[in-house]
Amino acid sequence: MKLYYSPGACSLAVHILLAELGKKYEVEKVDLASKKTASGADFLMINPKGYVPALDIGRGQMLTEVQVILQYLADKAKATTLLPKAGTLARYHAMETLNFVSTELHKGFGPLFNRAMPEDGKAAVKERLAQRLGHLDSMLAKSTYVNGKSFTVADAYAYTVLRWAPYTGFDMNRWPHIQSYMARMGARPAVQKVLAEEGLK
Ligand SMILES: N[C@@H](CCC(=O)N[C@@H](CS)C(=O)NCC(=O)O)C(=O)O
Repeated sequence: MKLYYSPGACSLAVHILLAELGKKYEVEKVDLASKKTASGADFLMINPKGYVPALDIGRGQMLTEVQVILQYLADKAKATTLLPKAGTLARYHAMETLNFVSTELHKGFGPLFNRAMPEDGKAAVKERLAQRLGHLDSMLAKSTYVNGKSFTVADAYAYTVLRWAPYTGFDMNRWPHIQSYMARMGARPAVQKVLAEEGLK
């Protein structure tokens, strides 16, 4: 399996899961501005959508979209502690959390990285995102991980996007439970390994 990634981008979630699963994997860095990979390939030929993550799962098959790749990897590894079995109510709750991370957090941060976005637009986006972060903080006041007492695939994703909050100007002291969650997540050996692989520490 080969993951196409950009350091610190949402592809980090997939990278973390690969390491948590103890999978053998390769990674290749993508320059998102030029759409070239580190080996000089045209990334648009790999993922015509032009964004990371893209996971080459072999036999000429490529998978994209964070939520889907995370579910594929956990299902394939039969890692039901990381993602409940398909068809169970617990699975739908896990998907509910993944969707919240994807659509409310991940895509909430997007405009804040957009240089063309005017400052007053950014302020409105930040206000909305702060509400979502407040919700997450109250969830984390009651549980160690975003889906309960143990690490699941949604944590790989939540940790990845929450890393962006201090860089986009949020004062994280507002959300002490998120802060301790980030410290807890950051101390996981798989997370440490992957941050080093992406040159982030
Ligand atoms: N819908 C995609 C979005 C992925 C995405 O937003 N990727 C960003 C990095 S976090 C990216 O590669 N952006 C570059 C671009 O869109 O040109 C997913 O959920 O995986």
